Amino acid sequence: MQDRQTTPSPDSNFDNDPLETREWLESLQEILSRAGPARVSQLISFLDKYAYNQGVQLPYTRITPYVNTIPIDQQPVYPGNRDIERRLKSYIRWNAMAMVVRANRHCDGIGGHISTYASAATLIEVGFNHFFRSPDCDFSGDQVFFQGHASPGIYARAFLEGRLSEEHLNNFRRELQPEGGLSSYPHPWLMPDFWQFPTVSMGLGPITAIYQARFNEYLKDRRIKNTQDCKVWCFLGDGETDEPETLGAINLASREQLENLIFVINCNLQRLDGPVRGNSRVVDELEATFRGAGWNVIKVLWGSEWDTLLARDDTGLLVKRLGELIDGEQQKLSVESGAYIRREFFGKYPELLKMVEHLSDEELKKLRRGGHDPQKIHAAYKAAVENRGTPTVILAHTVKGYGLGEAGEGRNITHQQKQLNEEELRKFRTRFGIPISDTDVADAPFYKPDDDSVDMKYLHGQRTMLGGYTPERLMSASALDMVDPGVFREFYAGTDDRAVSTTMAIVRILSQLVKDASVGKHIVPIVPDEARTFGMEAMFRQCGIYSHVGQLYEPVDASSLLYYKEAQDGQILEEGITEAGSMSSFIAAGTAYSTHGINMIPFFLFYSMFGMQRIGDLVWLAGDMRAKGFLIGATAGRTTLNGEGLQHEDGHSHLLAYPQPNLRAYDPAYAYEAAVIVEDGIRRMYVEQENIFYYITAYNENYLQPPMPDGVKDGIIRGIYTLKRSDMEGNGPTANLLGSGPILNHAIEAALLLEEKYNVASNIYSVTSYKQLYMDQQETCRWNMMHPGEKPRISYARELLKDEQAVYVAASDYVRALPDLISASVPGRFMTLGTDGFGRSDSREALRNFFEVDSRYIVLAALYGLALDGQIPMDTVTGAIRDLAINPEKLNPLNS
Ligand SMILES: Cc1ncc(C[n+]2csc(CCOP(=O)(O)OP(=O)(O)O)c2C)c(N)n1
Ligand SMILES: [Mg+2]
Repeated sequence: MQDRQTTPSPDSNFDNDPLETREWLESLQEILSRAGPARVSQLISFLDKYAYNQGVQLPYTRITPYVNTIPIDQQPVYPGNRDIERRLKSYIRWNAMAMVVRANRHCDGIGGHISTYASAATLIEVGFNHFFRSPDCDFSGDQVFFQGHASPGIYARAFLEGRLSEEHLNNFRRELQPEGGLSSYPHPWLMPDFWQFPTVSMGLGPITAIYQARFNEYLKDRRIKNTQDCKVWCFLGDGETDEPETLGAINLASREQLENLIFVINCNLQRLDGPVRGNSRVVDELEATFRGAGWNVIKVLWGSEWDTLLARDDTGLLVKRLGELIDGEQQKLSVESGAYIRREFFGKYPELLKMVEHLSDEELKKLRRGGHDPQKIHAAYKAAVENRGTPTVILAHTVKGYGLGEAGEGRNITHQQKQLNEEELRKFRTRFGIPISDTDVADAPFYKPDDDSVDMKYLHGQRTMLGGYTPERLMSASALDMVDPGVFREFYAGTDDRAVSTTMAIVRILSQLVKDASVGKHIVPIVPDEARTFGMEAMFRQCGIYSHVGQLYEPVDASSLLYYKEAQDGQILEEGITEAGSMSSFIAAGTAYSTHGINMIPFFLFYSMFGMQRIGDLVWLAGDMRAKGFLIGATAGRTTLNGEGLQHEDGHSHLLAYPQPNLRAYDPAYAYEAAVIVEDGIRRMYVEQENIFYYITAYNENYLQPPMPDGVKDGIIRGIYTLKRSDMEGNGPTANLLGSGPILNHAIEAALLLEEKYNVASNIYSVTSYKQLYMDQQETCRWNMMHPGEKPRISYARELLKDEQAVYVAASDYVRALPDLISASVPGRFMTLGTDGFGRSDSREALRNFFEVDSRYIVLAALYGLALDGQIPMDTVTGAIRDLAINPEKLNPLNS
């Protein structure tokens, strides 16, 4: 920042014609004082274009000088009481630190972080005192994504606000204490009234914040909720920007003109192990990246103490010197003495040494970084909030572990610092002026001013002005009315002689649901550039593809019935090729019931291979956040998606869905099963308001969809039902065949073969969810173990599968481990078939032979099981292998 009243003089060190430069600068100065910055900018842009047209290669500028973006004369007056705010912030700093120290004294190794909040305290406090607005009846408030490992500071503030007790703070990271505790990081699952947005898996906060901001626009453009004034604030670390998720979606934010989005990157130049970019500058790198992506970049690098120095920097030498620093050096300067700063930083140029000769070493040491100066931060936040047309990123320069002194300030070990000794506590106390006596300080007691003190009144007053306290998670959506049952009727009737896939059936359910009077407008179809693969293109026209600007061009297929229709009130989120982005939209939609008090029902359709395994961490976050909705893993099955080969063919996503506690995972075979599951899901999630979500696999194999037999709905939901009992029952050996997805058809075929050729009675069961059965089995076993004296309970599957003499064969298009998990519920010998191993491209027939899951292998497994049980001779099995043309020496798919 140059003082605008004086003309800067060129620096002869890096200018080969200083006189000429001076003339140019003087002209510029004259225009600046007469016509203002806009005119200067216009002139420079004309010069720029002219020079370009004359063939002049202009230096490519990815970055601006290493100083604050907002000049002093554009800095607004600070609206708060700086003294009170500083005291409050100090108390919060102290309590946040004390909370971690006490937790680790109580329970060595319990962890927690001091240094992140220490660096971010001013950034966060200016937000709390002046910007973050809480919801009221019509306004959803701002959505603030706090840097996860800064949570001690958020708890410490809530303690001052009276929202958390001393007991809570004492139980930080000890959630299992009888009186409850505080979760390590923002986890809505664990603190459902408090935290809104999980952020601590690095990178997920930023990407979900971007899609949250976009979803706010979607709700507004579809006139579902007026989110006009909501801002989405996302606080993140500079190290966190290494995660692909952090920067991977920033283009969407500028493309969609998300002026409601503000990133605050805490550039303390350190991550966990050491410097983020010791040999270069992370701020430059981020500035270039965000500027390139079209964001409004505001750098907050230097505190007010630098203003007078910079104002005297007539030659630009100080700015040049700042521009020479690399992060490793900046970190070193932050831990060194004033004398060192004088010698190593200013001492490089005699002119600079002279510039600071009036300052003591102490004063040099106190030249703060911008991220610790409320005035600078406030100016940046205000500019960000008022910025129009683009998202804003604030790059705030801070010191990690600020205030910890030798206990960790700016040190590489600071991230892991969890303990302070008495001396360090005393220094911290003195530095921040906490009224705790020398005798008490060793205990690291919490400090809270009297309720009627000026400070506390101010604290509450500021929050009252901003609408209340935050973060706070609300549950304000009232239940939806149930969907008209007529929507599902056609699926219960079957498709007569028309062969369709379950993917087609689910897409049809979706297209019916969007028309439903009760839930229709709440449905959010989400797809990552696969709508045509899943046969959804008819929905383009029916619902429109959401675009904030509508459709500015005539689509190439405008004359066709199913043209690519973009509209401002479009319902479909066509995300392009980003499963992570689509999942983030799913999360924003699936939590709108809490964030905006509106029930939205996302249906996210994706290649099942690119779901659980690719974006599993986001799915986990969705569970934590109590998101609702339907994840549809389409083109499922290692052998059903036949031509696509190894990277596409999914035979294990259901296994990956197992550990997600609140995810109900289903693998239906028939359209009516899918319809029952979706109907039940809507009822549970949106009428009864259970905190669950769904994973349903859908296949692309076409076959006849039968009508629903009577009395099977309950079984479909619980995970298994009897599809057909054998007419031969009671006469000799019995095989019970369990099939899922399209492999159920092979079980039906196998039953025919077994009965006709081998005289084995065969019952058929459709398994819609091994996961549900497994959970029920777990629950039953656990209850029995805990209640040894009482009549044992029986799992649902065990109750259904009564026949102890029979052999059981389970086959699906998924790995064997899936059915294996319910073995405790199967009363007879249990043979499992599945698609373990890497996929191949070939026909379904060839693949099912390769993976040994077709009807012949089901027959073989049943016969072998019966022979092992002595119910038929082993010779029959040997004969069957021959008759069924099975090659016993074929490759094992598991390891080939
Ligand atoms: C996906 C993921 N990987 C690793 C971690 C472990 N971790 C927690 S904090 C941290 C360092 C963060 O550095 P930065 O983003 O710069 O934050 P700071 O504490 O410096 O503000 C790491 C690696 C994590 N939480 N998430
Ligand atoms: Mg950092």
